[in-house]
Amino acid sequence: MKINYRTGRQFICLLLVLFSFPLLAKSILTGEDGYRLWLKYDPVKQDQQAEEYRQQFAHWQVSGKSQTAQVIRDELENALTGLLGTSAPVAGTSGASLIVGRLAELPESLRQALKKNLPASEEGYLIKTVSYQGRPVTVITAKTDVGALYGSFRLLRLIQTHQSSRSLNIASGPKLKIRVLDHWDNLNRHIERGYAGESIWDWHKLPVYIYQRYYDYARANASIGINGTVLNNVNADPLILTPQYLDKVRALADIFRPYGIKVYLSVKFSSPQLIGGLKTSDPLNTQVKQWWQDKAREIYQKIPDFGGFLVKANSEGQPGPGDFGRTHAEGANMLADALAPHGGIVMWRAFVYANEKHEERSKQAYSEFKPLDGQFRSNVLLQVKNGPIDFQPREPISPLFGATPKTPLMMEFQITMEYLGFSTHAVYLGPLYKEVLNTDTYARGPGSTVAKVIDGSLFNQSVSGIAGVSDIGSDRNWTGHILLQANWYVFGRLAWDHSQSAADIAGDWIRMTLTNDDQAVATIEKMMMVSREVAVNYMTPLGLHHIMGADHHYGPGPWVDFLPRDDWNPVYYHKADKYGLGFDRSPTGVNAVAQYFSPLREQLSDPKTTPENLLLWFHHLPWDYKIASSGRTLWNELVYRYYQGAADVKVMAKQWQELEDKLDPLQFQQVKMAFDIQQQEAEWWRDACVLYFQQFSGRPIPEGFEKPHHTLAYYEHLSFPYAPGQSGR
Ligand code: GCV
Repeated sequence: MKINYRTGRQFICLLLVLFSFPLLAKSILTGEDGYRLWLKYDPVKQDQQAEEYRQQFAHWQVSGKSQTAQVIRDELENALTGLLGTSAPVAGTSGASLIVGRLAELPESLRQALKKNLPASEEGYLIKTVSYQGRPVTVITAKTDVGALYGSFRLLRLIQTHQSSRSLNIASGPKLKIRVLDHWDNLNRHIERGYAGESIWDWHKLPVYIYQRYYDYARANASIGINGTVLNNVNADPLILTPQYLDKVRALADIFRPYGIKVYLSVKFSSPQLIGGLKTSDPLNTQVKQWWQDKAREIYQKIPDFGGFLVKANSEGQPGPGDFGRTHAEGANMLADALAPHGGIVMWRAFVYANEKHEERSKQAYSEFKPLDGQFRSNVLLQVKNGPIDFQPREPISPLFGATPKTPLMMEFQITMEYLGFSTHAVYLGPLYKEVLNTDTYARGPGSTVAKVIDGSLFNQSVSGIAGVSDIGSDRNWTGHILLQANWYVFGRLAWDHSQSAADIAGDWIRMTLTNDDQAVATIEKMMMVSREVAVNYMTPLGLHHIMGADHHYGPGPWVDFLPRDDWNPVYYHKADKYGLGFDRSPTGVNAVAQYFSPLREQLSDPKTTPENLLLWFHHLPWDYKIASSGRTLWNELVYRYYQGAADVKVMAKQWQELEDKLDPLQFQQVKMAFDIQQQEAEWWRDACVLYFQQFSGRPIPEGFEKPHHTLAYYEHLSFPYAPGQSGR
């Protein structure tokens, strides 16, 4: 039949209108935009429990006159009015059924009952139901105002998640002392590896123009126990230390102080030359030392509780003590000495590797820092990334954990999604963090977990800390994707208490942020708990790593071999050839396993005892190697996992779709659209990687799997010059 051109076009237009109808159906979608994070204080369901909450918490009193006490008052007033529909602060304790304050400020008769249950930590709190003046009263108390603030947020969580409030007796203190977010934010507001808009710090308008967001940032962090923030990128701009910028830093520090949050700065090691007019930045030079001491004094005059410095030195082109023939310890100690009189600390990063070293990259940090153990000042912590390469979807632990009994190690986790799908892949990081924290280093025999290394209990160290590279930006919902707020949340909760379960924390977050509907909570929690493994499958199964796109790190790029350094190129990491796949880090290869303690070392040396999820990290195995758990060949297993990962994203998207009536329309729609992208990108990863590795394996994609959507050449030629979050901008 001959088609009339005009009629044909009308037909196509009609079809387009029909197909696009669902998208156009709602041109204005209102609802929860995510700004309130998990601090949503909407009315609790009107039931018996709500009535109890009202009786217990509607009349309250906060003692104390500090700024923090005022913060607690403001939060309770706002929260309890929202949650319970009523909230009446009363003038004295006699009228209150909820009493909040430092132990020292409470009436004597109450104090005695509470004292023995108070946690030892200065930041800890106690929430207890006691009998006071003949009636039951809930008391939140602590040694410090900030402890009382943490306790208040804890009580609000209990109401937000609809827990029982009868006979409360909750004592809690942080397991780690320093709990910081690291912002990789540049002074021009570009965020390196940031995917949620520009930096929330408006440096240009500071110190005068103050956004409400700064306060809400502090509230959110305090609610999960984060007590520090490193404001600027570790690839630091020296200008941050000029008086002009220090005044801006001071403005932020003043806002954060009542919330128990200290401000820290990333500093450039060559600042004495770049902004100080000196000829050198040699840490042993007297003038250089003096310059840093003067700078520290200047900072503390403006910010008396300044936390200290974070330093990336001799890493990825950053200057450092090595430029002057000095060790990392000499560099760190010089800064530590400048800060010590004021109570500041140095967080010195162990993320160092250099092409010139001719040592395999995963081994370099250990080789550099292990011999320096015992040489650092007591106010220096080494900040170590969880894995030996770089925040990959899955890595083994860094061998440095447990290797420095005389030097406290701080954990550095990434919260931002540089290697896990930017801000469109729903990947909950709780299971990743827990996997790392629970890993046994065997440093002092079985049970020497990473958690015990970093909380100081393994080596009896009194300083301890954890840092998370922030995923926060100026997007209305803070993290670009609502579900990724959960990664900020779980980081804080685990920083406070690493023994909590990732699933329980996810459950709390869902209830506080999305819904209290039990069935929806169960579905979303399950989805979140598998989401990281799903992403590992469609990105880097079986221990593959660092095979992402060049520079921007967006999407797959296993073919990349043109970057100026070997160890920046994916081909360096997967080592695919006709024989097989994977990096031989066993004793027959570069012997990176030797850096681990026994029996981990032996376990990882042999493919038969290496966990399957790290197989190709430690071994180069033939394509026909038999995978024990499935009986498949390596090639078939690889293909299977890539396809399984992509298929599982579809399942997650469908589960989300089915929750439509239980969720806020805007939150539902935003996550749905992100799932649309994630499904496409999971298939992109799958197809590009399977086609690429197939060139080496020479084996067919097994029966039953759909064909890749495009050719390998198509994937290799995709280009994304404007992908967000790039470095050097
Ligand atoms: C801030 C990786 C990232 C860099 C980051 C670096 C680091 O290499 O891609 O953007 O730089 O880690 O942690 O210092």
